[in-house]
Amino acid sequence: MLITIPLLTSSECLAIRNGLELLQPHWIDRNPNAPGEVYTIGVATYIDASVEQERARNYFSRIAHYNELLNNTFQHLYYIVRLTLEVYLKAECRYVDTLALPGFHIFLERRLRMLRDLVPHFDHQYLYLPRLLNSDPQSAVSFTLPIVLPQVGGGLDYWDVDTSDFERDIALGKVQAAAEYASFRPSRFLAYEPGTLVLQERLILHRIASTDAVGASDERITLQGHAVKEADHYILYW
Ligand SMILES: O=C(O)CCC(=O)C(=O)O
Repeated sequence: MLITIPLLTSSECLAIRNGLELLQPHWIDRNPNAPGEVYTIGVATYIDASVEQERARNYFSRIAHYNELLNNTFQHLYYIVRLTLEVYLKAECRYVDTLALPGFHIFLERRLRMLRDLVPHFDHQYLYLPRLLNSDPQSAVSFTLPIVLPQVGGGLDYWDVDTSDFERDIALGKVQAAAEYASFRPSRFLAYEPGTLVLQERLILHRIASTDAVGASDERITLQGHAVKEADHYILYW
């Protein structure tokens, strides 16, 4: 269900953190009401493409800019992530110019204090992208590569429930929303390691785990991406 794949050394993670620092003027502040807490570098379907009327302006028109920045700075990272996914997914994987490259979530101290009891979700964001609507929904996967974690660590809460379970339980009237599982199914916890890629080989219910004892200089930085199969190859995107 969750596959962990060691990919980067600690010095490679540090080099990526330094690369992100150079890109700081391009970080997108994701909570202008409380600036300086949570950023992304790159646009993300779940944030920028979820509202159809705003999709062109917030997602599609910004892809070229962020993809160029990210690709210029982290070309080697994108290369090894793609090759690694090809091994595990047993198919060619492609980045495409018309979709956002996997990008970075950057959570700073104040935001980390708020990552408590988040609503669990499935990564269904390909449904917002017309290009991916004809892809195979059963093939959808997600991946997270932690780069920097808080002193006390970080990870993922997940449930042994996938999208087929959810569809069946909706049809049976057992649940109406995915988040309801949290009230009657126990969650599990996967501790992240910086540099170790976590692949959801099928879409499962999950959320970012809360961080206890957040320190003033703590950060949680991850590369986040998704993939879905189109014909014989996977499209990688965020
Ligand atoms: O950062 C993580 O650990 C996972 C993020 C997540 O749940 C998502 O982007 O869907």
